Amino acid sequence: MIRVILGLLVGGALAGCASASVEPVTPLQDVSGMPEDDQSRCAFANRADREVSETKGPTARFPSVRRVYGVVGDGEDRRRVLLCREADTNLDGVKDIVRTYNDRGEALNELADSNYDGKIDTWITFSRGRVTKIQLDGSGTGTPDETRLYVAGKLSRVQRDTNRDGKPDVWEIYADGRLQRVGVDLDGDGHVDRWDRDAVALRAADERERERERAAEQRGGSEAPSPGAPPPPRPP
Ligand SMILES: [Ca+2]
Ligand SMILES: [Ca+2]
Ligand SMILES: [Ca+2]
Repeated sequence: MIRVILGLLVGGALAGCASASVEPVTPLQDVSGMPEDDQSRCAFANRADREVSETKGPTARFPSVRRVYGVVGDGEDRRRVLLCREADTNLDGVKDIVRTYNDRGEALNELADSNYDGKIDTWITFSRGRVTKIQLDGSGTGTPDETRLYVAGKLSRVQRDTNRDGKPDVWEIYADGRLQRVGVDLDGDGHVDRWDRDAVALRAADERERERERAAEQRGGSEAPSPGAPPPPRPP
């Protein structure tokens, strides 16, 4: 059996600081059955400059959300900022998702064990609070086999290792969030041997054509082809 203090304060040096608000320490809670090691990934152990708060959802047997704070600024600007938050989403006593933040409150990284097998399978990187990269382990090896890259919040490229040799062999290229072409490495040398872009491009061209027609109809039909007009020639 282990016991956890809810509203735990780590770092007595901060306790006297009036501007860093500290949640009241509540009595010890019996959390028998909770694993000794909750697989925490927030850095707070042996850190006098960190505060930790533990909270428990209404249906949780154990504290399921941990927030780790640091204190930044001086004088009147002195304030407490959330640096790391981790949660036990399936309430088995083991943390399975963790996100870190910078002192402006922007997300930096997130790790998750989304299938609760004890191994991280999702890695998310943020820049200025936006997702720039998502890596996924779909094969249970503990290392990512798919990487999704984002530009300005839109999906730009996907790299996939489908034969599990540790190297990508399928690439998807997106423009404005839409799939443009798919490249496949057939001989394992790390270079694309076949681009499947024709079907993708034709589908996209059809969609754009339909959008243009719809827009023209809304403007009064002046640019839309008349019902009897032959369809425009398809690009080869
Ligand atoms: Ca869990
Ligand atoms: Ca996992
Ligand atoms: Ca190749």
